[in-house]
Amino acid sequence: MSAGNLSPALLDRLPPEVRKPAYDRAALKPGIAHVGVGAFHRCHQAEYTDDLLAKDFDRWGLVGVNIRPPLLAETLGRQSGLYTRLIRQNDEVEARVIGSIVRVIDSQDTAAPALEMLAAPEIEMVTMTVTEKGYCHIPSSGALDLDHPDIVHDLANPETPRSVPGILARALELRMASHGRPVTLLSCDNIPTNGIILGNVVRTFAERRSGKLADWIEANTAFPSAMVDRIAPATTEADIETVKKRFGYRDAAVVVGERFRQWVIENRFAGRVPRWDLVGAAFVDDVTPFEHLKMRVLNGAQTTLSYLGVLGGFEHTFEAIAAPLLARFVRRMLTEETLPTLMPVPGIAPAAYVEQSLSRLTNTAIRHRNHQIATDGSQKIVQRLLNPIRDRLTKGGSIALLSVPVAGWMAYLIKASARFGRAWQVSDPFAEKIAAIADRIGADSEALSDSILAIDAIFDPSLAADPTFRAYIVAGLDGLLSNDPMGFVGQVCAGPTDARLKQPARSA
Ligand code: CS2
Repeated sequence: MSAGNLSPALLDRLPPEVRKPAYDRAALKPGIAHVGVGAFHRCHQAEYTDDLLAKDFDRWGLVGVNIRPPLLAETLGRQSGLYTRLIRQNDEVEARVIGSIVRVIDSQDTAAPALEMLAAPEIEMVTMTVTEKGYCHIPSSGALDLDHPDIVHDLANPETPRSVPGILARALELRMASHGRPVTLLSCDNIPTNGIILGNVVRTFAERRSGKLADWIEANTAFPSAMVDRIAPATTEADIETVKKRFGYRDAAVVVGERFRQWVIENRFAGRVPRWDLVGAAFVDDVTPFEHLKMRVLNGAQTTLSYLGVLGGFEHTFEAIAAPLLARFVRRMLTEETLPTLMPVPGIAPAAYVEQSLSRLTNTAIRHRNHQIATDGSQKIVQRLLNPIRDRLTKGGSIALLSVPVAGWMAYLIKASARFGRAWQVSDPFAEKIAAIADRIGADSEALSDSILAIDAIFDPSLAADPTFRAYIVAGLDGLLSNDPMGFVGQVCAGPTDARLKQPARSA
């Protein structure tokens, strides 16, 4: 077969092993708008929606909206929204063309196209994956960051917003002023209590605009929390080549994910709801136990392996976890320190979940770069590491292991500074601040710890002031900034962790 481009016309000519949409795409109408059409959305919510359309056909087509790069018109747009979702598990490859995205909208230069879609009466569900930092909240408190430059801009120019809270508040204002139909806004990002944070930032923004808008939002919208899960790294050229070589066609919007997927959504909606619960998602009253489990275990392991992995010279998660020392470290951390912080999770045995998570990370076909996971760590460590650390400290449990990846995040950013030889390029909203601290202080772990722990947007002041936590961070920085970071991890892993710092003292 010649390498045609994926398009509706090509569907009938695809090899039989490629699964195709099992419903009449032409009859699909927009019902859901999704902001942030990246690999994760295409591998997760769009696939669930595709499953739903095949099972219980309704009008719930997805409109994909990007307010940040990349342009969708050049990939999904050219393929009428179609794309291939590959499931890869070591040597297995399974291809499926997903058809649930009916339209794409690029709104990177101005918010106008996004606003028009989000305010349209046929849209009753707005989902989003805009990354942790997209919410413009203060990680340590969850409140809207009123000093964020985009929020300052949007409050001064509410009709031409550029932040997610500003765009959503404006879209809701347009809905209020035109048809007034209710809408659910569903965050699918890995921030803690994502529905509460989304609700917070949108309401806080709206309150500053008008009391009338805030009241309308209260009465006509819902912000359910959700736990989302599937490992789906950024697509590479090699993935596009795989489709061409194995299946004989070109697809510029391929995504690759693991087989595992999970979606737990709080049962709190406004207006009609796509019945994702018919195709494997769960609607529950309280997402919190699921969210803690996922962010602290799976994401906590990924973040730990990413920082220790980069420091140890490993490129991808599967390579980091193939190192016996890192595998042992992360398993001990999760079982000894993370698991005791979890609430009972309906239907899930935590110890089995840990093993399942670790096994997912060993999948050699999922080439998840440690630097990708390490990106925006300042927005991730609160929910993945600092919250379990806080719970441990409250109950008097050891944090000897959980504190290592926190120091790992610091070391990762410190080593990117000029003074430490710019070991690698980093991307984190706090990268510049930490590089400036590192340039000023140099290799003094105590002073580095004190300056970084003083960043209260990340470290809650009571946690930063805890002498045990500080002592472990200082020791962690000493070890991870040394010439032998893996030797340090080995030492930590060698003995009973409770004995390591018997009497942490705040040295002068
Ligand atoms: C990863 C997540 O990049 C990251 O921060 O930890 O994208 C992770 O792969 C997903 O949350 C898995 O569901």
